[in-house]
Amino acid sequence: MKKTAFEKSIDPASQTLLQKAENEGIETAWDRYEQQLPQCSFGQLGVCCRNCNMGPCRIDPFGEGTEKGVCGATADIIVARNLLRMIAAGAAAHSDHARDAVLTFKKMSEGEAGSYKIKDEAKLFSLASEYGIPAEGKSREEVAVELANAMLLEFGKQNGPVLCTKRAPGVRLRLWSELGIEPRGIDREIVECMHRTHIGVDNNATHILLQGLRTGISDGWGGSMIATDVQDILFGTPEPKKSTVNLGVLSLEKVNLIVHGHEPILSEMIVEAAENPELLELAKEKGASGINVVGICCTGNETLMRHGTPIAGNFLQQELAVITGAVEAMVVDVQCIMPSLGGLTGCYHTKFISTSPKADFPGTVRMEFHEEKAYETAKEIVRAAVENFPNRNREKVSIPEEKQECMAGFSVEAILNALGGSPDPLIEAIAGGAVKGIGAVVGCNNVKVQHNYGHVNLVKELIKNNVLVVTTGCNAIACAEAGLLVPEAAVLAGEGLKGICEALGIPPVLHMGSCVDISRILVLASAIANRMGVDISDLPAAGAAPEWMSEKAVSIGVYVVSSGIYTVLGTIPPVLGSQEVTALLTKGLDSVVGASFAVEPDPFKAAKMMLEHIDKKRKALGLK
Ligand code: CUV
Ligand code: SF4
Repeated sequence: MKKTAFEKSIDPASQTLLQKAENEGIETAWDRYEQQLPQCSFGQLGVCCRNCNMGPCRIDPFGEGTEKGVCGATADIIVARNLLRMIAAGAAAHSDHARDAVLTFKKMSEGEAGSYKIKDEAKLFSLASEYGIPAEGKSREEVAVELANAMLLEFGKQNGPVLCTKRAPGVRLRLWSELGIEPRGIDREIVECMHRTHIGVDNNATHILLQGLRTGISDGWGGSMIATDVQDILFGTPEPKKSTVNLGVLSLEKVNLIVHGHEPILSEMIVEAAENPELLELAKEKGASGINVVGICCTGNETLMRHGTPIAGNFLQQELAVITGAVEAMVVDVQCIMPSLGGLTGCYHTKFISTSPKADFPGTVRMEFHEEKAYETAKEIVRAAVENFPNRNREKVSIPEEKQECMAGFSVEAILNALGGSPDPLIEAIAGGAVKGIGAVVGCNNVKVQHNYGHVNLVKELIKNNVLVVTTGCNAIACAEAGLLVPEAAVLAGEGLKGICEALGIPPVLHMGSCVDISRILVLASAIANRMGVDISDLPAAGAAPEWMSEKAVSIGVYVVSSGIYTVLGTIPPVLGSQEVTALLTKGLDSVVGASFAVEPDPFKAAKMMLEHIDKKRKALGLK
């Protein structure tokens, strides 16, 4: 059964373009998903293994056929190993992004990446002191070099703990250390996952999962946190600012350049180059009234948070943006970029430009991006977009009207600022019951579920019930498109939360950034827990990833739960083929780290589960 445009997405702009795609005979992710159906049930349950060449092996989940792989691995072992590899890949993606950000920071400090500057000096010095680097008598560049070197050590360190784990409450740290899941070094944990899942190494599901927790922690409190910190130094710590989102931000008169991917190292330079007078002049010559840089996915979140650059959409809108026929250049770096964009951009005039030495795709123009010549390359990329403007085929252009105002930029610093300098007003609001608790809603889109339906409805339910929501990633973009990221959205909140939002002039849903910025949520949770003198697992807080799909999301889920936050997943992870692993994730972890996972595709039921959890935690704290 073919889904209609209305069944594919709740977003009117996306529906319009899905319809356009169908009329033009253009294929999207939704079509390819339909072609994949029925998807392999061994894969869905996580019971297939290709870890050696005696396989592939698969286990009959109904216990009627084969129960062991050739080597003797059971369903429990296979499912656990597969899950560990997903965690490793996700942690690797975040952490390798962090490494590149630190390397850029180092080159900048050594005077070899002149396009970059220190934008947040206060953060540089506070991090230096956290890393134990004395600053007296040194230039800020000298301090920066030492800090960059110290951060680089976190990746290759053999005997931890990873330094930023110290930001967690003392009780949490002790728990990790007692459990033996304190990460030793970011790279070490990822490598060990690969080693343990090689044939004939770790074959105990619980034991495998503990390594999963350790690796996840090395991402959330290591790689991702370092990425956020370094990017704040280089590009500034975000402050609240207004912008617009959704496909309607594309312009009929201007050159449209989309930055898509994850690393602000690229997108920051593009934003700057698009303001170059010479290029603006060239745009005029080519018949355009200006240059319109907009974002997709997390690199869009990064530039939105720091510059108020508009966002054209989240993960499932990347193809739709091209289908408007109005995009001169789709510029990508790494992560969550569909290889389908090559063929798709070929149907329009769009230039598909890949920039990362690590990532290429079919049908791209390669314009490799290196820190040493960052601004020059960014200018060349913008120039390529501008020169492509006359090739736009007016007959194929259709830009949806929908665009929404939003407010983003809620770093921890900005939130504390809004609260008057300390978390106390928020804690009082929670204690008094005006705010019931905090919901952290994050993660991707997934064609298996209706685009943005889970994201928007879950968040609406939470705020209606006086839960303050913090968001990142594609959930943040979905919320923005639904108009939830403006102070006026307070009318959708329960009375208590509404009052707080109105008093502070903030939206009931706070956009805290990209996926690596979930580290900001951890820091905020720690600040609140420390102030209350409790562990993170005691807080009336819950997490959710209603439409997740990426391996990064698996790593995130694992570190959020390891940090003590109950998390509801909206799409089913490939673990149900093992009762042992399923029970561990949904129950067993509770007695280990004080939090566990739940799976609930219906956002209304998921919200109810989160609310019940929050109520339970309130009771335990003696709050009404
Ligand atoms: Ni990194 S990981 S689809 S862009 S949130 Fe968006 Fe966010 Fe998932 Fe990817
Ligand atoms: Fe099969 Fe074991 Fe090899 Fe996996 S590791 S493919 S279960 S023999």
